[in-house]
Amino acid sequence: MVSRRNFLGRAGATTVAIGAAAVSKVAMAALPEPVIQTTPDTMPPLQPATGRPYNPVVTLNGWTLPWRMNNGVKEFHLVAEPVVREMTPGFKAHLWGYNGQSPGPTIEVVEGDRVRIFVTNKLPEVTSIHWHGQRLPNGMDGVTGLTQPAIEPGKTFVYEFVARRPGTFMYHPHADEMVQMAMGMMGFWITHPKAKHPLIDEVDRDFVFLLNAYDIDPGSYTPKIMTMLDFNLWSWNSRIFPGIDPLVVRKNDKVRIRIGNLTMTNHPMHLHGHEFLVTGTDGGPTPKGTRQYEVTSDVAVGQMRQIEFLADEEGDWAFHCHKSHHTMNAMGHDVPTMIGVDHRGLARQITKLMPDYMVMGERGMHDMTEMEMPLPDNTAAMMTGTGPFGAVGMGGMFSVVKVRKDQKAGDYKDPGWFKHPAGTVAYEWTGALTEPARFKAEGSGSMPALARPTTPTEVRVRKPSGHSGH
Ligand SMILES: [Cu+2]
Repeated sequence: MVSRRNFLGRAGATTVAIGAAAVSKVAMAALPEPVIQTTPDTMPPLQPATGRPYNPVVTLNGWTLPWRMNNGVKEFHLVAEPVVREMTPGFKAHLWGYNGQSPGPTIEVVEGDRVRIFVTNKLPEVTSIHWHGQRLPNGMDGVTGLTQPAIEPGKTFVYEFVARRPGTFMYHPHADEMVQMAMGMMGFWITHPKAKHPLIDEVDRDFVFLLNAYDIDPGSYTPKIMTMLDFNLWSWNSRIFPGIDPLVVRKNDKVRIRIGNLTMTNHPMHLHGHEFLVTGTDGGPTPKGTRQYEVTSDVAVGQMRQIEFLADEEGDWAFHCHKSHHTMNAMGHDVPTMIGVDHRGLARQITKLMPDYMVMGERGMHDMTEMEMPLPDNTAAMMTGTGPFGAVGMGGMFSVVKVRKDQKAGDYKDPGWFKHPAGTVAYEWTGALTEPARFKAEGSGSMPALARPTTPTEVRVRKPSGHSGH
């Protein structure tokens, strides 16, 4: 095992060459040394030491794959293999990925680069890699059976093409893909423009992450691969809040965030405190005339979106999927709404049958965040994370954009919680409360009802149990 930490010059990166157990030494000799990542921490941007210059991205809880220049060709080595991914502190998942992590490392190249990617299969079954969104020769498109033979376990294939179009792309298998993507096989790809591009602005910070989802029963380690809709872990780069690092920026930075969706449902991504423009998709930069300010942008299945904004408001700004079920972690799904239901008597009876039964949600579900519920080992709390004012009450697809005026350029270190200036935090009213004034006509209706019930009715809502299809 050789540490490449020093000669890759990546502060904080713990990368090691992997043993080539399933691949012969002779075959490996001609390949670029594969590099694996052993931590789920966000690595600082990988400044290009060879090849043409560009402004590197930051992969949230991830890293960029180093390359080797070989006669003007950028050579990468991806190893498809089983990995253990810490999804949040205290919760590890047994996934499949690339080079030690799921998702795999981000690949960054420059428009016009000739790229050669060696793909070694250390999985127990065949695989391939499709380069989503790329212009390339058909035989390099990575669709097993259609454009190439499957990569058998233990074999290495070579993909080679010119990165023709600048933009935001991803890679994933096109072989047993329902299983392989449910197991976490995917990665990001950035092709930087070769020169100043009329539709691609320079930014101070450029973040990337993939939306993914897993169905892992509480207490177990391996995702269920047959699940289509009812996932219980909604993640960014196979991390769930509070395991997702904050996006740390300096006040007045121009910020780009690139998001790709490889789940089975759409995710309306919502940013607090700022408006953004959608400046690109996996089809390339968007024409300027189509851009409009938004605070939420839907990222549909198989899509990528890049959003840009000026971070000119200091604070800790929530950034999350707006589907409320996607900001929660593993939970039993068939839970009826219990708000307002007094089930003291019922609980006593159930406890006779199930001694561990716990009444949930009589006052809403926020109590869950502070509840000491007995959880099986290796289980993510349903909603968790503690902020400066108490429980955040979120999980899943949630993080924080931290905008600070004293953050140094290029510094991604977590500055801690925002210190709100005096008098700028919502506070409790302690004065007198008066009855709300009401219109005299309230409740009479603007049109007389023909058949009004003799006694007033009150609608009581009870959600149906189960919620597949979200
Ligand atoms: Cu979502």
